[in-house]
Amino acid sequence: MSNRTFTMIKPDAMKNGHAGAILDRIIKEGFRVVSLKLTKLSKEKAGEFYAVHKERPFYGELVDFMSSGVIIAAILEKDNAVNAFRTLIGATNPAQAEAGTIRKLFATSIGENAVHGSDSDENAAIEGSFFFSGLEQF
Ligand code: FUP
Repeated sequence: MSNRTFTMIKPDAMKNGHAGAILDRIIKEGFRVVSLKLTKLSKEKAGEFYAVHKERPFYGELVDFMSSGVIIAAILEKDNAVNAFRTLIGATNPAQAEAGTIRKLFATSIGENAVHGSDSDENAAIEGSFFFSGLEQF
């Protein structure tokens, strides 16, 4: 079990002005920020990041959405980080997310769901190094 996970604050949450509240919540829940940047994915980079979903019907919309505006990318540290963070963000579909979770509070739909959270230790490491070099991980 690793103690790191990777997150993005997605374009919907950025546009709706929720980035500060989301970061505040993450830090108050005891996650340490290892790496952080504001950036924007090109369509090509968004497609690469979500390549695992290439055959899914929502892939095109997902790539368009994730490249539609700036995002904040971050690596976070806490005991059992992947699971703890997925509990904090709630279900993929905000309609099914538990009360008080980040997606329940800030997401609008299954496609535009405010935040990303890695689903395994292996993917957390892959996704973190997609955005951050070793020199940028503290
Ligand atoms: P999650 O791990 O909760 O981010 O969810 P998935 O990896 O299953 O999905 C990744 C992203 O694909 C979601 F954040 C939004 C998008 N998606 C849809 O647009 N429609 C779906 O039915 C499922 C996922």
